[in-house]
Order: sequence, then structure tokens, then C-alpha cells
Amino acid sequence: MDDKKIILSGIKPSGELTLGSYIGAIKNWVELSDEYECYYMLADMHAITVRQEPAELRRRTLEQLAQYIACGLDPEKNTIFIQSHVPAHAELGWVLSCYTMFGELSRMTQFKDKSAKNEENINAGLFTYPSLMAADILVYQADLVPVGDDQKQHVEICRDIAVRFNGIYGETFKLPEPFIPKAGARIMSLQEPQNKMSKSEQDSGGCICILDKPESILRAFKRAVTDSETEVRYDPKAKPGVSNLMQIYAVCAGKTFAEIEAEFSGKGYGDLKATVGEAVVETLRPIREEAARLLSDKAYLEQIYKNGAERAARAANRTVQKVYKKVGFVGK
Ligand code: ATP
Ligand code: LTN
Repeated sequence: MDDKKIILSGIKPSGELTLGSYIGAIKNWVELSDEYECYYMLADMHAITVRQEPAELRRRTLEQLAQYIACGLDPEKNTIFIQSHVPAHAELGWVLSCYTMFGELSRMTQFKDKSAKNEENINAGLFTYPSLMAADILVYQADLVPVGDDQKQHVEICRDIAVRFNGIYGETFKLPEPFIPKAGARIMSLQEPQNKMSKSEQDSGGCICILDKPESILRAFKRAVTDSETEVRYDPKAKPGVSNLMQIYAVCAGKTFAEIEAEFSGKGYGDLKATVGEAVVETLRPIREEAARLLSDKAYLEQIYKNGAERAARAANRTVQKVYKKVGFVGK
């Protein structure tokens, strides 16, 4: 077991989990979990870079944990934990923020997007977020970070920070690689297919959540924006709406784009939307049902996150001790 390569990834419990985060991230976490030693966290410390209602954050964190397991992450095989339960993240995060440049952080797309959307709360945490994310990854000496396309830039800055630190103090951190899926790395909004499907735009009908009821999923797909042609063809530039539906269908039904084009040749967009909606309903149904069952057993969930934090802390503390020594802190 010890020679397995290591994975770390996480999602902020800042909103309901979406079909985008399932396809872009969690589905791959499950698929990779046999081959790797995996650490999957609930990134609650990242969530507070945007103002959260405390009771809501607590509820969503537990709901998200139930959904991780319901999606197929086996807590026996994977270390599943809540970020704030493992102080090593914040400890290494502070150290790494001293090796992260202001200019580098200023170029982060997510910071630019989020600060444009939250003009009244452009806080320092939102800005230094990538240093903490680098700590999340490097503290486990992760080899691979399975994320959607939008997080690629954050994994790259993490590598830059690691290279810089290693250059000063000698080999300390392993350099992680992003794992971005070929299909589904960027699921788009059903209403504005030029924008990413995001949990922050939940009310527009463009976003599907993992726990949504079948009727509302079918309704959202029925209303999905397409284009003024009639042909079902994969062409993300010219036909973003249709191509997005095809991506979703390809992942949920395990079909290639060529197979999908053949299946809908001579049929209209109405058929495509209904078929994709059904495929999504069937993909999410078992997850929603299992999540509801797990949520009724709070003691079980508590045991998972407590065990997870203990296991995670053992690995993470080793790296923090090594780093503290290298930068010149007096040992305890
Ligand atoms: P927010 O809008 O609040 O920033 P989000 O919906 O983008 O949130 P995250 O918590 O940032 O969700 O993302 C969780 C994981 O899912 C990340 O690895 C991210 O890359 C991936 N992901 C999120 N949305 C999509 C999407 N639309 N398509 C593919 N992957 C996605
Ligand atoms: N930044 C990510 C969430 C996140 C993460 C991580 C992903 C926090 N720490 C470590 C991978 C590895 C986001 O906004 N989706």
C-alpha cells in the first residue's frame, strides 16, 4: 500500500454540489480511488473566503460528506476529512504564503472573477487562497490532483511554489500534476452555455445539483438553451449549448460523440434534451437516495470525518515538521 501514488482533492461546501463538480471532479475521484492512496477533503476553510451563513455552512458540510460517500467514495479505502479538522493545512498555508508572490496571485482568474462578483468583500483570504490550496496538496506530497479545468491554474501555481521552496531548501515537496478529464472538464450552464455551470448561480435554471428532484432536472434540460440550427453535432465553438448537452450525455451514458451524433441524426433538439435529462436523472437517482439515507445517520458520518482527520493529520504533520525545520523554526 505504501508505494501507491497519492491523490488529494477537495470541494468547498459553499453551495450545493452540482452536476459540474460531479462530472469534472468527484466521478474521477471514485474511478482513481483503487489505484491511488486518496485524500478527499471538504474545503470549509476555503469556503469562508466568501461570506457564509454559519448554520448553513455546517449543514452543507455534512450534506456534502454524505454526497461524497453516496457518489461511491468508500470511506474505508479513502481518507475523507474536513479541512478545518487538520490544522496542518493552515500551518503550511501560512509558511507557503511567504513563498508566494503578490504578482502571481494577482494573475489568478478565480480571484479576478470572484472579486468582480463580490466587490463589497474582496478580502485577503480570497487573494491568498492559492497558497492555502498549495498547502492542501503539498502537505500530503500528492502526485495527482483531479479537478475540473477551472482549477488548472491553481495547481500550476502550487507547482511554482513547490519548485521555489525546493530551490531554496532542497528537495522538500513532490511536484503534483493536475488530472483533468478528457470529457466533462468544463460543464457549461444550461442557460448560458458560454459560462461554466457553477453552484454560485443556482437560481437561474442553468445549474443542476446532485440532490435535485427528477422533475426539476427534466424541466431544466427541457429549457436548456441550444441554437437556431437543428443538427446534433459536436462543435463547442459554433454550438456551445448542444455540445454541452452532448458532453453531459457522453459521460452519463458512456457514449462517444460519434455514437451520439448517429443516435440523433434526423431527430430534433427536443429529443436530445429529453434523453440527456433522463440519463442525468438515472445517474443522480441512486446518489440522491443513498445521500438521504446516510444523512439520517449522523453518528456514522461523524465517525467517518473523525477517523479521516486522524489519518490525514498523521500524514500532514510529517510534512509540516519537515518544513518548519527547513525554514529554521526551533523544534519543540
Ligand atoms: P463556485 O462557483 O462557488 O466557485 P463551483 O461550482 O465552481 O463553485 P467548486 O467547489 O469550485 O465549484 O468546484 C469543485 C470541483 O468541481 C473543482 O475541481 C472544479 O474544477 C470542478 N467543477 C466545478 N464546476 C465544474 C464544471 N462546471 N465543469 C467541470 N468541473 C467543474
Ligand atoms: N480551489 C478549489 C477547491 C480546493 C481544492 C483544494 C481542489 C481547495 N483546495 C486542493 C483541489 C486540491 C475550488 O475552488 N474548486
